[in-house]
Amino acid sequence: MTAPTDYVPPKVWTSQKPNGGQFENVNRPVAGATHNKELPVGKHPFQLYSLATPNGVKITIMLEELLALGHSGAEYDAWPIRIGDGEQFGSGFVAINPNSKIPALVDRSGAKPIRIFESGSILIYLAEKFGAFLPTEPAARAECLSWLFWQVGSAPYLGGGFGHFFAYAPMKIEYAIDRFAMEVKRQLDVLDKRLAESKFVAGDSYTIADIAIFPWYGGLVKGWNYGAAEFLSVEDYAHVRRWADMLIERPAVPRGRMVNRLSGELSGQLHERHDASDFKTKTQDKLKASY
Ligand SMILES: N[C@@H](CCC(=O)N[C@@H](CS)C(=O)NCC(=O)O)C(=O)O
Repeated sequence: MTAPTDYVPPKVWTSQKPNGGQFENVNRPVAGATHNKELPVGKHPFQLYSLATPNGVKITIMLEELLALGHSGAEYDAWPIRIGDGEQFGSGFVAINPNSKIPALVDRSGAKPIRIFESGSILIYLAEKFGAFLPTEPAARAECLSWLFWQVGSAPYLGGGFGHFFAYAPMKIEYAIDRFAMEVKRQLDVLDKRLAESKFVAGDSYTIADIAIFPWYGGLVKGWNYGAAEFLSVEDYAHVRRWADMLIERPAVPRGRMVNRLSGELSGQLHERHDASDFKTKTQDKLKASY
């Protein structure tokens, strides 16, 4: 095993800048707003402030699924939050998510706006509000919530651990990559074994557990996350691949993946979403062609 440096932790940690990491401009050891900035508000009941990362995509897939089911009350405006530029530390955003992470949602359909942060919490809120994608029968509900929380608990290993050290850290640290690759492969195997016996993650029906897991582990086997498909031998997880291929066929899934996407193919980037027709007319390829 190769050692990256002869670093010895000091008695008391202090922030060292620059650290060379991809997020060094935005990472801070304290919470709260860095600047005043109100959030824009559109015309729909739901205002989403997000970005098309795996955590953000969970919510746009859910909202598009609800609309596809005919729940017009799930209409939403989606505003991009550029986390690389520190927009999550604007005062308006911090007021709706004191943790300064996307996604954050505001339900303005009632007398007083309701803020919801944490992607798992947003999925449950929407599922309960519309009575969809969360079973009510106790055993099925427990299974769904167990897998939902499994995902929320596993994301820091996949994203914050593996993804960070494999793709973003300024140096390749064998110990860190090994530790998190081991855990991510174990989690892929957990999911693969589950999907060998079950059509969807929580049973026979599609639920918020599938919606939460797809952008992370589905994205990994589809080769979208961290360029790590070959490194992690994702072809070994045949049941996860079968499930991911099935989900991508649902029209709401590719739509949800486009919302608040600021990079990649221009035809797949819908920076803001205010209307169902935006998917046809407001993607970056269309906007650029009309300049
Ligand atoms: N547990 C949170 C995690 C959200 C999260 O980590 N969001 C990332 C993008 S995927 C973020 O906003 N990062 C900005 C930052 O760390 O400053 C959730 O599930 O909503």
